[in-house]
Amino acid sequence: MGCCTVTHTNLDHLVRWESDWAGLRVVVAGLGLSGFSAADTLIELGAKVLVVDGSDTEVNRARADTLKIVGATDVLLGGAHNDALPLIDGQAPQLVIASPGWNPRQPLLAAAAEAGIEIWGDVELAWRVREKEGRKLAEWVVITGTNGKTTTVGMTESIFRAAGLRSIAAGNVGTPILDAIRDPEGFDVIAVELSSFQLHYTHSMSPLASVVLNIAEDHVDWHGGFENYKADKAKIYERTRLAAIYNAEESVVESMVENADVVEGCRAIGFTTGVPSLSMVGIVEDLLVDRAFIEDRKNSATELVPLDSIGEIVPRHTAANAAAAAALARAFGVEPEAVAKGLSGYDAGDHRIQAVARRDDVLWINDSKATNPHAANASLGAFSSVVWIAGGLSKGVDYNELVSSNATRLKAVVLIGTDTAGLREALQRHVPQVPVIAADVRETEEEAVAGAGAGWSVMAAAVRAAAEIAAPGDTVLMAPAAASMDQFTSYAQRGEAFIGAVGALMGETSK
Ligand code: UMA
Repeated sequence: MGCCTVTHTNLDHLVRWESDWAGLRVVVAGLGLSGFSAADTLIELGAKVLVVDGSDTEVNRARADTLKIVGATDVLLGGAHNDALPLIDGQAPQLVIASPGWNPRQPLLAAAAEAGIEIWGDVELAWRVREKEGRKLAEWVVITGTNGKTTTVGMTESIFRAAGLRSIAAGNVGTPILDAIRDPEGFDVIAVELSSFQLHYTHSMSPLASVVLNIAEDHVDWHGGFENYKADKAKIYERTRLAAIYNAEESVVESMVENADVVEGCRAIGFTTGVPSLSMVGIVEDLLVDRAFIEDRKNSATELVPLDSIGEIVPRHTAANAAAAAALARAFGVEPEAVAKGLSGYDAGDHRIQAVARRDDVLWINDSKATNPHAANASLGAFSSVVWIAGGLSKGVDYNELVSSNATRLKAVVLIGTDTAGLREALQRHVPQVPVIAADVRETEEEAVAGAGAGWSVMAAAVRAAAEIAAPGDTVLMAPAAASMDQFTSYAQRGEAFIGAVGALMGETSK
């Protein structure tokens, strides 16, 4: 920056919509979903807003035009602007809003931190402006974890709606939290999905209830190490008022709750896929039960919902997500009937860790939505002995970490896709003992649906190969870790091909 001395501005008074935001000099870093919503909000509040984004694309130019029309001081697009902290009206900014994709070592943010300028994310801003005269003040229940966040936030929203509450799922799930906050009607309760990035830039949030679903190594580059990642995840519990909910099967998560600085009187509530101890939500004989939010929890538990009404097949991680969602909703005071209705009515959407069949104790899972290694890792991690159907349009990604971190789960791999060299190499390097089978396509076979595209016969061959290997206790998981467009028109069509092929196999073998 180099031009001027920065006087630290105390922003503690900015705690509601009507606070004095006028004239505040703010740099918004990033013009994606969260940056746009933050800039738009701050402009409405009367702040002087300068937006910076490293990429000068058509979409960003259109967004920049919109923001300039509504009153942005300036919008700077292009890589050069990422490297230094810009001035606003010749003066240093008093606040920087960082988009979640911006890591703290990024030069502009590093310069801001060095100068002692506060750095918030959109979630911090949303928390501070959530109170507005004439608008319903929503409670927040907040969810993080390495895997299962989006399902859990969806389940939680579904339960709230089943209870007749005005609710929305927002945050990392896709609807920026500021869009939810600024809804003119307001909400009774918002189910907020928070990534570790968002938590890093969140400082004063004090939710009604919070949960860490699980923790595994992820986003280590962004955070500069696993310890930092864990510390940012643990921030979700800070200042929780009523229930700090933790995965009772993960000691690391439990210790996060133990060390959290919660509001006096806040309870630690466990969730488990086993029988719940006191102050836990868990499973007894295929029923989800509550032993936390009932009067006589010492001696009894209340039935919430039978697992089989959540889905035909409920994998363990889905039961865990349901338990966590139920705990959040019960913390808010939702009745058991609404928990049952909300969980039964929740639709995860097809092709996302979707249980397709179970036969001879082999579970068949369609996770066609796993179009990259990260997503595939989430589903691989949920099962212990996997016949993995994988491959497709790899977009040049590196498969080493995915394969090495799931090495112990892989029983065999069936490859689909036209270019599987990268995946093959990683398998050869990390799990040379695991059989790798290329789906053997025989175009003339009757399951190759005429005119439906090569993918259908590839998938039929892959499913048959998997069936030959799978034994009781195994899961056949179609989680390609690659895009579908080399053999299918979309991930949805790939998923349909899998479902069709499994259905055909079940039909054949039951004859
Ligand atoms: N940019 C720079 N310089 C940088 C980094 C980014 O200029 O060093 C610019 C990019 O050109 C881009 C903008 O910043 O225009 C991108 O901002 P962003 O990546 O923070 O993305 P947003 O569009 O604001 O979306 C974010 C979340 N993205 C990330 O965390 C990466 C979305 O989560 C979220 O839905 C959205 O806010 C609304 O809250 C997505 C995600 O991938 C789904 N999340 C990760 C995950 O789930 O694993 C954490």
